[in-house]
Amino acid sequence: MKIKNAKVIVSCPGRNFVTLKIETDAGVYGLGDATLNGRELAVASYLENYCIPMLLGKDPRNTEDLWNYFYRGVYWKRGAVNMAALSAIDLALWDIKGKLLGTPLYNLLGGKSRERVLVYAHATGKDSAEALDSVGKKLDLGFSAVRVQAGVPNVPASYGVARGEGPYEPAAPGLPHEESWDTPRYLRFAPKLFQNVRDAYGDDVLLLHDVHHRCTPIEAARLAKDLEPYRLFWLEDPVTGELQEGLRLLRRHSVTPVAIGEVFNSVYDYTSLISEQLIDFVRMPLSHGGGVTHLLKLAAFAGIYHVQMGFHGATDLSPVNLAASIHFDLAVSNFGIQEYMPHPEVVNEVFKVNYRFERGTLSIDDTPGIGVDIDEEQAARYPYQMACLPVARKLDGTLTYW
Ligand code: CS2
Ligand code: MG
Repeated sequence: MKIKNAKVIVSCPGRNFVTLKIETDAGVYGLGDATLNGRELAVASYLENYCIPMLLGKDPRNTEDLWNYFYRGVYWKRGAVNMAALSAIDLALWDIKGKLLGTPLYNLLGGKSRERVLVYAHATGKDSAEALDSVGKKLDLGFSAVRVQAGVPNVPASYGVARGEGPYEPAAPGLPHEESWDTPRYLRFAPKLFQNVRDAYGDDVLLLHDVHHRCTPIEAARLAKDLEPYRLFWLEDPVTGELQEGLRLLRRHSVTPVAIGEVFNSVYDYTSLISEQLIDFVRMPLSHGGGVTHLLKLAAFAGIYHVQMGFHGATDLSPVNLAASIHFDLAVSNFGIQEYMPHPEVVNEVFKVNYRFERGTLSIDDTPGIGVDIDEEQAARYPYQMACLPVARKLDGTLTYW
């Protein structure tokens, strides 16, 4: 069996998605998500100019060998662009494998460890009152786990706050827009926010919060300690991912569980964090972290240290990635939680999805492979539009981590 053709489909139904379609001479094709928010065309070009010519003629069933071909076989390994492309290839090949065997992906990963996948919603508001209101709405929709973000007083345009009425979508058309940041104000505000949420909604709701790489290690330690009374399910990206030693300092001061790695793309980003037990949840998604082949190994390694999986699932990860994540979450024993930001309705014109939200969980049907399809005619109706993630400046103008 051979790969006879592959193409990259770039489409913008409300936001940009890059989808890899690999076709075989057995009449079966597979889909992979290659979306890298704000750098979409870099991955598309890498796939088109380098990876696709190398894939043609190869046996699509050899997922392990092909993974290594595009990892070990690439001298300039790792990096977001390279790994997003490899992830898409790997997902498309596992999709093909499932279709060839006539079985859903989760069966290839060990079958079901659970019937449904616990997900968390995003609650967001310009201020504490709006955020509280938003938490209530998510609970009314049936969610039992909610991430809470709110505008920090006197810090215009904070991370995680929706600009208009709709859900939070940080990428905006054109070149990067600028947001502002002030850690001292944030550190004073965040514990009060969670005190208000607990007072309003009680102890049962699972609460999460994303620091989005904004704190220095000692600031992160202060925050994690101050949030302890509110028993967060997790505190995400308290320090920037590139400074892994920062987690040691945080751990010395707090037992608030830590999730990290939505910007990681290799098991080597995680080796010390996991083996030194500095984190509790892995965030690296299938579509950026090397696909099923790589994440299966990382999940097994994490499981040995009682670290759980908590995949990134923002709207910039396509329905192909979300569906693949649900299969993975159903199968691995050390699953923790899945992020779920429903895509706007227009996305379903392009992607035909096979998952369903019900009572705070997602389930998926038994369509062979990943089970998501793409309508290429509809995709062509939504051409690429350049959009970028913001950059952030401190109140004195210094550029900081967004
Ligand atoms: C985030 C995202 O979902 C999350 O936890 O950190 O909002 C992230 O900023 C975007 O996915 C970036 O593309
Ligand atoms: Mg995050």
